[in-house]
Amino acid sequence: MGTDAPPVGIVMGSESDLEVMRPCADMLEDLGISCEMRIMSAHRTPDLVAEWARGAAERGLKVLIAGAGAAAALPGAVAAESQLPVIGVPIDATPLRGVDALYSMVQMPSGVPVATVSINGAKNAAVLAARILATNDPEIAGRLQEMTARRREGVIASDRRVRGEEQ
Ligand code: RP5
Repeated sequence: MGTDAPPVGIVMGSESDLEVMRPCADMLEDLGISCEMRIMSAHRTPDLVAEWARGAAERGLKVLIAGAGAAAALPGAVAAESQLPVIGVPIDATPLRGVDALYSMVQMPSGVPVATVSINGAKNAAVLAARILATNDPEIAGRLQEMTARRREGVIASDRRVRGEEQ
């Protein structure tokens, strides 16, 4: 088992997905989690996808995040080649606004799961990956709790402002 890779691997089907997927890497960075980002296509570079997925665990990756739009076979193709947890991010990339990608990855055959988040839900993919890592890393668990507390306080502050209690 190698340790040269970061704990999270992010792969997307096209450079056109980067705008949606970049916030995933940013959220991981905010949580102190390093990641690698790759662009590979299940339909256009299937061999590279298989090679990356097959070698992921051996390189030290712990969680894989795959974003794709349209036919969106990428998360399933990764899950078919790796025993690591795979989180799928459906991307709004066609006139079907991501529903095509959602349906392409959520209904996986038994034994080959893809944990699918919402359309363009790249930030939640990062949080879910962090929660998986946190099961074995108290520091990440603590940072997740701090993030949850900040988000709670943010909503409470918004409520106060809307009621005129705070400017
Ligand atoms: C998918 O097709 C990609 O993930 C992208 O969301 C969509 C369009 O790809 P490009 O035509 O922009 O390369 O495979």
